Amino acid sequence: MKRILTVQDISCLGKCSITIALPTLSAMGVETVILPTAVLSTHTMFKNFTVKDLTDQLIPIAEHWKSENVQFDAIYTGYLGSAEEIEIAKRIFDMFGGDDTLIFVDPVMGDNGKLYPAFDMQYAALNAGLCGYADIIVPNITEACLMTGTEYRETYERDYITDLLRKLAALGPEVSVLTGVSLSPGKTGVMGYERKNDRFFQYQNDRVDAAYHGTGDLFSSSCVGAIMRGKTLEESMQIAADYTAHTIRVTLDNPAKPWYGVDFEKTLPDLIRALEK
Ligand code: PXL
Repeated sequence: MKRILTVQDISCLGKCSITIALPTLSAMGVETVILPTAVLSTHTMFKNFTVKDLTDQLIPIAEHWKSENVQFDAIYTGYLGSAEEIEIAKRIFDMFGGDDTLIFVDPVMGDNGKLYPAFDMQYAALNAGLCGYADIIVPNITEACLMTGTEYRETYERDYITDLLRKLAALGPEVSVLTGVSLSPGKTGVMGYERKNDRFFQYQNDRVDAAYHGTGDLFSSSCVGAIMRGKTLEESMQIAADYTAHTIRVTLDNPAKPWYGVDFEKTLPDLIRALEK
């Protein structure tokens, strides 16, 4: 069984970061080791959330694993709470990285043209540096703009996206995948760029007019999970895009849906079936 390390926060209530990554990756048949960067009462879209920062725990935990000769097939980073934690993530890549370890970075820091409340432009610049360590990065358009100094646009042509992807490639990753990309009216999906072969690829789904928290984490987790299960990058991207869109639709159909996250618990069996195709 493949073993993945995921580095991100625990938002106790809220269905995002580790509370999405751990169940999703485990259900996909991937052993999932967690390195929690902080414990929050909820994600940061709630008011009055509490935070216990765990920065001082991260290296001691990693050193313990090192002394046990633990190895990872992939390291997947998501929401990191501070500049210092970005630096620690780089150290973790140095400690456990190598030719057989996929580095998958989701530079979580904003959406809809804005940074999340905890972050500033210095954080965005550090995240751009973190992307330089990655094999694959999966920012949304907001995060890509913040890291490349590009003006954020709600509406755009294909050229805007290809230009953004080339700028992301210049940060250093082998593959850049932009999420939340709409290439024609009524559609949404992802577009990627592979530096080595100077190749763009894309996948579009029917657009669902709803935005939910945690869907970026669901996309990233199911994408890296599919790669771990032997799917190609493009197959993984499609599985993840379909799964995320399907989960948003199922959530919309639930009259009792919580406002803060998606009903991915209902759709996990469909993800497993998609892996078997
Ligand atoms: O889903 C991204 C995310 C992860 N963790 C925390 C967040 C957010 C988005 O707001 O607040 C704590």
